[in-house]
Amino acid sequence: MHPAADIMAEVDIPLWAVIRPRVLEHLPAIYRRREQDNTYPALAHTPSSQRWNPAQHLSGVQSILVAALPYNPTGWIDNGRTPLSGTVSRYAWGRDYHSVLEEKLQQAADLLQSKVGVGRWFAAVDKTPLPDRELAVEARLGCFGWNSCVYCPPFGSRVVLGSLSIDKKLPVHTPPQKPSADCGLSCNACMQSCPTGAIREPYYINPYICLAYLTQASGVFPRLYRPLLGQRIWGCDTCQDVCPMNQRAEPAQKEYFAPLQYRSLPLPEVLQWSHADFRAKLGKTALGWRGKNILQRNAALALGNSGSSEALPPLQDTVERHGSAVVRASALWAMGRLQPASARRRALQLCGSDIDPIIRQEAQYWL
Ligand code: B12
Repeated sequence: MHPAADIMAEVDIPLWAVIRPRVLEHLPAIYRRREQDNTYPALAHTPSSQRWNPAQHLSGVQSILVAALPYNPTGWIDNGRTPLSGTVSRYAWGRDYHSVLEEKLQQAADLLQSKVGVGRWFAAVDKTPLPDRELAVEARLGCFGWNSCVYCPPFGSRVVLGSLSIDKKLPVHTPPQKPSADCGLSCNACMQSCPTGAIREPYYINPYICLAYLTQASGVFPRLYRPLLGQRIWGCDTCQDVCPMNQRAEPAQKEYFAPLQYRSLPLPEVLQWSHADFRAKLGKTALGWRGKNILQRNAALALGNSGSSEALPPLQDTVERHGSAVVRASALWAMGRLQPASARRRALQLCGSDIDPIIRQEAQYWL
């Protein structure tokens, strides 16, 4: 039995592997192309040159334990969506995956220290320079799909990824075969269904128009993509939802990602939240770090896409009372989408009275 097997079972990490650190020689060319095209993601580590040599991040590193945690606790069930509710991406329904996986890796490191003599270690989940997907593929836990997500059998792409670099040489332990994806001539469902066309070619996302990025980027939401946002208020799951490989994947009933109460959120209520409400309701999820105004901006836009006149009163209220110009401007856009005449009336008044450039710009659009 592998010396880490009991430990990984004890910390409840169902998919794991152990590899030797190796320079990922194919990455420089991929990153260089993205940088030349201006599509290297803003949220990915820079400089990208610190990403392809995993040994760089822990001196004396001997092994890397790569981990995947499934987060698909309820299969394909969604809680009742209405025109006035907004959808939160599946990875953010439960506790923040960074804390969940980091805690597990920390526990694993403590056990490896006491049981097999590990001295130093470096845990990576999302926020470090390490390319999490690449390490999972290197460890044969998964393979890339055309949507650039990594699919880890039997859970599909609904897994979050991380790693623990250690200074102890553990035996290499990987699945015997590389998994393979069934993307190809018979399927390009992810590319066809991406609302913004962000998958420009297989394995190549333009992150700047991916709704997962736009929902978390601060500032004014680009006008062209507002109607395409639909009811989403955080993240986007479309390229994964339509994927046949995910439809066949096993759900994972794991208590650590059990949904907190919010899977889809009542938008008029979201618009009323104070900072304290936001922290109390969503502070522990993966969207807690981004703050309330971005969610309220998205909520206003989603109400504009609802097609429901019931959305007008909360939007009017937001235009009048909200403290953020971005959220107010988004609500004005949403009013205009539902009832252009009333947005025009309000825009006329705002142009005469409001000096905020963001509000004036949105108001002028409706005149
Ligand atoms: C920046 C970032 C984003 C950005 C950009 C996404 C992107 N595709 O790069 C945005 C905000 C859009 C985003 C969205 C999401 N993200 Co994100 N994100 C990251 C982050 C921090 C860096 C990713 C990165 O390095 N991108 C650089 C580009 C160049 O890489 P890439 O697009 O993945 O492209 C690779 C492949 O296409 C492959 N490739 C290129 N050419 C070819 C050719 C062939 C033939 C093959 C086989 C492969 C291949 O090599 C590329 C480089 O590795 C990682 C965490 C980390 N530290 O690694 C999480 C991470 C990738 N995200 C994750 C998640 C969960 C998501 C979302 C599902 C969240 C959501 N529901 O809204 C979406 C998925 C969108 C998508 N389809 O990719 C998980 C992925 C889990 C998985 N199973 O794949 C990660 C690993 C976080 C984690 N630790 O779990 N994310």
